Amino acid sequence: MKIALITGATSGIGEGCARRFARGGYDLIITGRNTGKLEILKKALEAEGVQVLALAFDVRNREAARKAVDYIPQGWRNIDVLINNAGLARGLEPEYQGSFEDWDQMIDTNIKGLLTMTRLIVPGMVRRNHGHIINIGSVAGDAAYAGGNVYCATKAAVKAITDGLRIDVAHTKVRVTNVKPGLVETNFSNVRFHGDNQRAASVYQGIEPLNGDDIADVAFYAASAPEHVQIAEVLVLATHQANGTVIHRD
Ligand code: NDP
Ligand code: 8X3
Repeated sequence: MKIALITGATSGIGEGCARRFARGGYDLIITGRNTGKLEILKKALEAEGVQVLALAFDVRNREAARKAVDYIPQGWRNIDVLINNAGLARGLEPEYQGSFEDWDQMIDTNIKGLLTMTRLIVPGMVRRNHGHIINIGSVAGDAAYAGGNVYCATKAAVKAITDGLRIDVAHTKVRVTNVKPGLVETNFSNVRFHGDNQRAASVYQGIEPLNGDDIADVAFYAASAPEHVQIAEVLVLATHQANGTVIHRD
């Protein structure tokens, strides 16, 4: 049986990945901060016959992440796929008016949290000469958009970190993928706008956005490619979205 560890599995793209990889025959290590949601997802997946280990921790807390990984029981340690998905955007203010707190949260989660998980899990993959890291980047990492400043920078960093890791494991059979979604309707915009649901809904008005399952399908496709095939990077957009800024709305 194969094992996938998914960060931020309690919502959106991470939850979609949990369900897709479960359907594809993986046992799952699901992580997130929300213990209630983790337990609900664990029970739902177990009801479908999947083995699930739920680990609640904040990826920004390096010691908590280390403890959680140390806690993984022996039979679960040979992780085949790591999906570094936990992440968020906070605010859409011009850079000269941005919030230090929002910036820290994005940088600490999207960059440092992803690096922490990579540093903790990938050595085992290199030792076993087998594994796949799928980082959830973004179209936002390709070019900055108005007010995107620091969030876009974190996703540009995900691209550089993903490309760097791919170089560093090129002597092994470990594969590294950057999945870069465009507009995906999840809890993302509610979090970005600090719970302003109306403003969040306006992001997806007049366009049929992607959903978490669409991105999960792409991640699963990358993980399912033959071992000699490395899907290095995939940009996934809604049909009426051309890039980070050009979106046709009805
Ligand atoms: P959601 O808000 O629906 O999900 C975010 C997930 O990340 C939640 O499960 C949340 O879990 C987890 N998370 C956030 N902060 C932390 C933390 N500090 N420690 C642990 N887990 C954390 O948003 P999406 O599913 O849309 O976002 C998932 C990823 O996809 C992010 O990296 C985002 O940047 C990226 N992305 C999203 C796009 C979109 O349009 N939605 C487009 C491109 C990329 P919990 O609250 O339980 O901690
Ligand atoms: C999320 C996509 O365009 O809202 O990374 O930044 S976008």
